Amino acid sequence: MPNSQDIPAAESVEELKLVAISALENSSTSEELEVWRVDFIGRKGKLTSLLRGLGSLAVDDRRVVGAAANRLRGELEGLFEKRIAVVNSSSAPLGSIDVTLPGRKPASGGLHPSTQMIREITQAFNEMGFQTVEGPEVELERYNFDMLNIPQNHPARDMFDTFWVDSEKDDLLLRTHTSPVQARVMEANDPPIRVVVPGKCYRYEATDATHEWQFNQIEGLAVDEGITFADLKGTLYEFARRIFGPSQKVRFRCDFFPFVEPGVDMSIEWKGNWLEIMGAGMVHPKVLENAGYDSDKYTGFAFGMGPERISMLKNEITDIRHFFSNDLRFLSQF
Ligand code: YSA
Repeated sequence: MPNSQDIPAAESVEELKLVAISALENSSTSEELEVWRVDFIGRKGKLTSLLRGLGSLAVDDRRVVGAAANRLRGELEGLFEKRIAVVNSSSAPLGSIDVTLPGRKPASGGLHPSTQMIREITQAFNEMGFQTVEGPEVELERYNFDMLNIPQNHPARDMFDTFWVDSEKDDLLLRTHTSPVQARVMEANDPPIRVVVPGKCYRYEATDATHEWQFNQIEGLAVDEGITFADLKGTLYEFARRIFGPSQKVRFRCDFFPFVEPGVDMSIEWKGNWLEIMGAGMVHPKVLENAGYDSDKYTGFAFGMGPERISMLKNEITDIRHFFSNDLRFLSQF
């Protein structure tokens, strides 16, 4: 480390410059730099002494040397600042942890808004005694349509409503609703049955603010002896109370689905309007029989809703297409 004793006396501005720069380059810690600053550009440093000595020079020399010395001060101050920056930035070896830096929250992911809504809804039904089950997204035509009493000539079977999958028997499709899982569950189990079925569905349709070609549904099915329409209404009323709040009003109106009789749609009162949130009804006797159940002995109710549409209501989302556009500005709000 250089110190003031080691530095040769500067007899001219040029000589002082060379000595100062060389000493600066040899200073590699902040302590050494402080010694350099005091020695060369400090109030009692070499540059100040040189300026004080100008009085003994002839007037013309004094002007020339004085101007050069002042330029040198500016130059040395600039070099000193740069050297400090270099020394400070290299004080922590590359790759080491600087424990003096303030803490930063690590980036973390979260559940997709559809998943959050699905979990909230299925949990409400789980607490009412419904079990959560899942079924295949690539489905047989038989479960998606035939077992549900949807006839051969029904428009939903048209290639412009359904994504068909190339297969040997031309009987595979992307399920258009979660209702085929009703048939699968009934085929594999005896009553009593109480299930909810969340999952992706696909429809070959034009998209707009309330329609996507891919979306989720949550199906519900209860089958047992003596189940009535009052059980359907009571269960769905309780669902609305749990999801939308204790004073939520609901409305049932007649609707048609081939797999229920009678069929209804359920709306909730939302900001002064009635908004339809699901289809429902008493399971059609043919659907029970298709699954091998005795329709004189057993009855049941079923329903199907879209969790994205319900999330749109609850979270004031104006366009369903946000759910699958993968825009973090949307997703990170949940
Ligand atoms: C009806 C009676 C039952 O006993 C059981 C289930 C059902 C529902 C029936 N399977 C069905 O799919 N009816 S639906 O065509 O009206 O869709 C139900 C819900 O899925 C809609 O209320 C909506 O929330 C959602 N949905 C349908 N098409 C959609 C969609 N969500 C987004 N984009 C689409 N293209």
